[in-house]
Amino acid sequence: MKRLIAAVVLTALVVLAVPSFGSASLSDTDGDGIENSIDLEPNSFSRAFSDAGVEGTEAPTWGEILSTSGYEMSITDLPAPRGVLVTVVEGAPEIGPSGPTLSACGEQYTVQLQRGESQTELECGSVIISVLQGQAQVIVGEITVTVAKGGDAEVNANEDGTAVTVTNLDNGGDLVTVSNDVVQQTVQGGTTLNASQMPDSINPPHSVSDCMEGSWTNYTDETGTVFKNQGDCVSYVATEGRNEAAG
Ligand SMILES: [Ca+2]
Repeated sequence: MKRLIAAVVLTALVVLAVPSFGSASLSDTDGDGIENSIDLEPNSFSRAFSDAGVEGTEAPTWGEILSTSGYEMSITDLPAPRGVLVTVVEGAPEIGPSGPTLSACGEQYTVQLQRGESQTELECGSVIISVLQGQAQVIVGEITVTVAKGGDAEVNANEDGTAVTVTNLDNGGDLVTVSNDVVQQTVQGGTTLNASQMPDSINPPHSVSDCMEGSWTNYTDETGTVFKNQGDCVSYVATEGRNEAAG
């Protein structure tokens, strides 16, 4: 059976110390920031990386730098079964709205790093985002999954990115947020959100009956926040919108 599910694992760690970028430990013949062992074109300045050829690798991690946003960065291999380490060095000119952008684990996934210095572990073949410091985002089409510090999330998408589910792996908490162009929804701890079925317009309910029999999932409050449950929707209607959606 063809494996339709691809997934991405991110461990984001914003470091305070200056990373070892540019030190003698980085073997990078062509100077493109991608360590020779995972550089698909080790003798030609390029953007693609994969650890598929590294001894001990069973589930390869691969991807491509889409934009450095002017930052100096390196991608180095981590011992299997871990993937690669993406290190971004502070000091880029303040250009653009974001930090470096990568494609990883499939074209449907875009990994958006924060501006400034950061270190992020990237691992394909599994499905977990663990954010130790700062925040990280995984972008699939119009869906953006944002994981705050301390959060753990699982993101699965089909190959064309039209079916996306997001699971908050923590038993409690609300550190995982999913948004499309219009609405945003918090994924409660221990639950899975079918992100592809989120409302794509701001659509406040007008009556209690709009909230019943599961229909609350079709509505948002006036800010575009999706309701947490039926009661949250009913509360919104009952207070004429003063009690905003809890997300
Ligand atoms: Ca290289």
